Amino acid sequence: MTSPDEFTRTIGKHVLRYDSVVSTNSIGKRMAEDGVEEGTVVLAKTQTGGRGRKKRSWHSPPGGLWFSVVLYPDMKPDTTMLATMAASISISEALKKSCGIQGSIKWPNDVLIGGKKAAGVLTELHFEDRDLQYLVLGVGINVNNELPDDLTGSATSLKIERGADIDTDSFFEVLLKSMDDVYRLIKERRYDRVKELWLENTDMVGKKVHLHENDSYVEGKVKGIDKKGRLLLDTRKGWLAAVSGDLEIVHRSRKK
Ligand code: BT5
Repeated sequence: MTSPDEFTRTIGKHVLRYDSVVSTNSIGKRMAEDGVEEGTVVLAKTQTGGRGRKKRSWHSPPGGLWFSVVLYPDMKPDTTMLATMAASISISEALKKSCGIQGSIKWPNDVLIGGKKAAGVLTELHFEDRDLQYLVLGVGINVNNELPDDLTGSATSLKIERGADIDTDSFFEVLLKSMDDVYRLIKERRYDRVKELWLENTDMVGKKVHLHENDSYVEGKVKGIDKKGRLLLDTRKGWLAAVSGDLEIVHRSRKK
């Protein structure tokens, strides 16, 4: 039987499952070009060329959740960061609901557990003139997969955090439902609510950070995000609303 939810939901009505692909985002982009139904999800057991931002690679062995969602939102170019925010919020919410794990969003696209990266989001956009044609939201979450030695210092998995195997299918279902709920807020342009949810799911506010961009950085204190998803930093030169970059949390050395 089809539940009433099936008629109204956008994200996750159709899930296309693959064994091994180069990148679910590449498949999502091709499908978007062909006009696949909005909310279609491409899920793969492994990726041979999973990617992060700025041509970085994303380790995607079996046991993790590697998927992309095709969306056609009516968003102005300067608000599209909110799509990334929406995905991170959903991941953090699903961690609480499904696994009892408290995560924290690290702007712009990470979800950390205990300071280590458990998930990342890669948002790819296609514009014609200034009109957004499609958006592919790529999500990578370490669930039961192994992590290579070079990532064990900076990354973690749900299995490590829970100390037991995770039921990936039920976590995935909770996550898709959560993504659908937050995406609805975006479609209704309730950006204030998205901002509120972001703040509820991060412990970054008040932290001293370095925002790295193109071989240089600015130092500041995190004040939050604005309604467009920009990071608000209090720096020595005044307030800054950042649209890109990598955050490094500065840990103060303890005085003895
Ligand atoms: C991201 O980039 O965090 C975005 C990751 C998005 C991956 C998904 S999987 C499904 C979809 N298809 C794709 O091809 N991609 C998306 P960024 O913030 O640039 O972080 C990349 C960095 O994270 C790398 O340079 C590594 O240091 C680290 N990293 C790589 N694999 C990781 C993993 N499995 N877990 C934690 N950290 C990882």
